[in-house]
Amino acid sequence: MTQPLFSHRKHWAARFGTAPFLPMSRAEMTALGWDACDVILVTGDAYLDHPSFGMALIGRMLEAQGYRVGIISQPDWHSADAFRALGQPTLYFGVTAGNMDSMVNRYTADRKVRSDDAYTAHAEPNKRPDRAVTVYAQRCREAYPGTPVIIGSIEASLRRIAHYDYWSDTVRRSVLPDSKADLLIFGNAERALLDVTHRLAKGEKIGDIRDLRGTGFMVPRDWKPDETWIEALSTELDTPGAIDTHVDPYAMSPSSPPPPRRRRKVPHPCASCRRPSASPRARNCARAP
Ligand code: B12
Repeated sequence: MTQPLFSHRKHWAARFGTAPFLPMSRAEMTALGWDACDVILVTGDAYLDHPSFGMALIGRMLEAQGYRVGIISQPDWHSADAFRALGQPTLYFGVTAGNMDSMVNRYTADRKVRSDDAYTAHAEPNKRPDRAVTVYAQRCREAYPGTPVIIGSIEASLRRIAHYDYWSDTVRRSVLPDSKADLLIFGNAERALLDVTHRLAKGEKIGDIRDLRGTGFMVPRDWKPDETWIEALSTELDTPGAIDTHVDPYAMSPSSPPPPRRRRKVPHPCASCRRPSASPRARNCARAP
């Protein structure tokens, strides 16, 4: 289970200290005296060493815990070459589309290509692929098969289960099977990522890390972390409560507001799962449709 952020013992590479910038080339790694990176973050944004950029925030946090972190920023995704620029990471690749979903970043709501990119040097457009998390994760896998791939950021987070995709006007499945990532960390990733990193550094296999809050991964049917967990269908989680009909702001005369809608009682469709009415959320595993 998740530990307090600063309760972990620092990784041995803490002896290298703080890098002026997280390295983006072999030459910069050599200058720091590193033979390898422990974690390589691949991002669709330009690398700015500022906490408003996800890769810098996550990278510096891992560095503060003793890890050697390299950055591959806006790589050429047409082959795996750019993903080998820093060599093989000793622990894993961390993949992020950047601060925004790559489709939101590249297209306007009219589905026209944007002329600028707020997260690229000189606001230059077209520096990242569509569906960047999937593309980058696949290229990392191709570059070093067997190296764990962890995905995160807003793109992975909002696409972690089946979702409506405006750009293709379809319901797309989770990004997990398409990216073939080992683990997805959704939302603010600091705590879960630290736990995963320290556990991998101690030799645990990524496929055995199945008890962290805020993570998603592919499992065989009917799988649960252990018998104390409750399986909840994702279609049933967070069903809306009472929804008040909006008052018409253009109404010419004041009228009494309509009565609130009653919450619809949804019968639990899974016969095998005896789910108590108020299930403890901390021990829910949600099955995506
Ligand atoms: C500041 C900001 C801007 C600034 C950017 C200036 C700059 N260059 O920094 C400006 C004003 C320019 C801007 C513009 C736009 N923005 Co803006 N912006 C933001 C805002 C408020 C903060 C972004 C930020 O700094 N985040 C800080 C980082 C650290 O957070 P993070 O990326 O979420 O990182 C966390 C996790 O994702 C995760 N994580 C991150 N990396 C990794 C890596 C791994 C391996 C893992 C496991 C986890 C992980 O952990 C991190 C720490 O908890 C966000 C809202 C928000 N609160 O996030 C909107 C937001 C990103 N913007 C948004 C939008 C839509 C836009 C515009 C398209 C608006 C428009 N219609 O014009 C434009 C972009 C236009 C363009 N041409 O590119 C949306 C994106 C929606 C989406 N689904 O992608 C957001 C989310 C706001 C929203 N809720 O709608 N924006």
